[in-house]
Amino acid sequence: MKTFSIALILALTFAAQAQQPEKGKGGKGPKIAKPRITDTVRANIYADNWFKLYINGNLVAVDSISFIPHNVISVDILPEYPMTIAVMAKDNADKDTGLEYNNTNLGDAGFILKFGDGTVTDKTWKAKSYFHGPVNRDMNNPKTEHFPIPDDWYETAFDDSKWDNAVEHTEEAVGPKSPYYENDFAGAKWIWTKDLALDNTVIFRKTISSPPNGDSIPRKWPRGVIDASEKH
Ligand SMILES: [Ca+2]
Ligand SMILES: [Ca+2]
Repeated sequence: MKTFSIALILALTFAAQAQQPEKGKGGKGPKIAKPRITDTVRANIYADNWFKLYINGNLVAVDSISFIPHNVISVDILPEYPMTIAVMAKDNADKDTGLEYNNTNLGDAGFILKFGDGTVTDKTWKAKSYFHGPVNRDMNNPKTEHFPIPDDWYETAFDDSKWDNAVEHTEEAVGPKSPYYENDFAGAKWIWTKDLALDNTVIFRKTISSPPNGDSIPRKWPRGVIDASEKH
């Protein structure tokens, strides 16, 4: 009987403890499942010459070097599916002439990306140019065309259905520098519009429904929504 009582008390104690939400670190709230660094995937990104990248409407990475040397940006991301990736990529080009190096050179561009979940750039991405020039490659009397960039170009709900697909370009055409070869871009394609030289500001978009490498869709993690707009 005594043994039974002790067992009952223990059982009730455990039951009472189970009803108490466990305290998180610091004791300020219930213990909840939180993502660890092992839940992230590596993102490798190379732009000729510069990019900024959004995932599901949130700014995730900005190229740290505007022009040269060409560099790879490598960051950890916490993937979330469906995942809408939106990239603004810019060739180095004067806004009035489309040229570089004090209007002496017609520069060309290129963009490539690979995530650890198997996401890669290829011709299934959408692409649209918003800055073209010099028109007709006229370097003596250079003219440029600018098209207004929609405010919500990086949002998940933005409609890119009318956009053309990106065009894949060869490694030889882009001519990447050494950091490209020192990072994992296996399986990814160089993309841009069809014109590597004259389209200078290009937006790319792609939505991934699940990890392309076949991994299962991760659980829903708690996510803070940081407003990077500087409005708050
Ligand atoms: Ca360039
Ligand atoms: Ca150019």
